[in-house]
Amino acid sequence: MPTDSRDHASPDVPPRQPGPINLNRYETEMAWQGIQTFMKLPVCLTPEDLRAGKIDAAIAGVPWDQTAMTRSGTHLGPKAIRACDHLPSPPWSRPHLHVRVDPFEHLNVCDYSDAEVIIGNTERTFTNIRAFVGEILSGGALPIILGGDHGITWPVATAIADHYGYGRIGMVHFDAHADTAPDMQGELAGHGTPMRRLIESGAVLGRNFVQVGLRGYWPGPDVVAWMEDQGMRSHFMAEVQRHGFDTVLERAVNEALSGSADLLYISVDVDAVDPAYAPGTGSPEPGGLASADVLRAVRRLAAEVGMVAMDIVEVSPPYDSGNNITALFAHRCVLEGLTGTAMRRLGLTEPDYLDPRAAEGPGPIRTAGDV
Ligand SMILES: [Mn+2]
Repeated sequence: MPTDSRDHASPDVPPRQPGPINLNRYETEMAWQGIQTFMKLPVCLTPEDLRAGKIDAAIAGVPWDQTAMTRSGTHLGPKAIRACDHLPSPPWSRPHLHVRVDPFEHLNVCDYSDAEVIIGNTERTFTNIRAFVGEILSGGALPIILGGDHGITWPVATAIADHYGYGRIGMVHFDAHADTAPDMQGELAGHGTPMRRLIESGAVLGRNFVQVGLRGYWPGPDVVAWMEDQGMRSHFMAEVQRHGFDTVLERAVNEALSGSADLLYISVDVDAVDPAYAPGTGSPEPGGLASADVLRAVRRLAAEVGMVAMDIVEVSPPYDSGNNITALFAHRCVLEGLTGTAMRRLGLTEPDYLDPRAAEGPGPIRTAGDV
């Protein structure tokens, strides 16, 4: 039973056959033309639409921002991420040049629009989010969720656990911050607490958490000790600096399902990358990862481990640079997740698979006489 206000939709809208709805007037439209959807993909509004369209992955927004204590604006994230792409959308070919796979050739992808947020009411909003993600799963699609602040990972991952079973999710979490606070000024929900809530509820067990990119001056020793007690595997930037990102990524890929989990959820807080690459975010922390590192990590996890859900959170367009680089980074995280998912379908699951034409350089210079 939907909890949102679709119950009260206009009775004047005529019934329609279920299935994806194409909103494009022309075959080729850019992201900023016409009616905005992610990559100009068709829209689905119900699980029946998803099933009728045999949708593999549904991209959906959760425009929730509760974080006025830091720098707000993440409720504008989904809109900015949808609009920032600057290349022609499918049916134009969009192959990933490093692996030579076009995810849209192998996956049916749609835009599932946004969850309904109730301004000022966290509890009703989170109930909506949980039901909304549950709809996507009941339609047989993999949810890729655009935040919104990181608080939304509590209801989103809970919906994944509702569907597949508590304790089955392994969470690989890219972030500057651990997001394991017991509360925020007494509030249980917030963008600093979602991982704590998931562990407490049993939706995601502490030993099934792999965190990458932690740094800075928060949380304090009591919370870090709690994280260690839970068996969380936290990879700090110090480890990246000492051993290199390749080594840490290899460890994270191997750890993703090494606890007691068998299903991967990827959560990307854009502040995992350095503010130089992602200034448009609520809680920037200098000294972070490169965007190229996180993009490659998402693709490798999706290809080599396989994911059942993903979120990309904390894009705050009012703080983004004039080129929307933070929104664009989030957009490309989605494309890497889709590319990795398509690679897995194609059997390209070997460690760090790259197409040799991209990875080995062009070789000797060819001349006109060469065959
Ligand atoms: Mn976070």
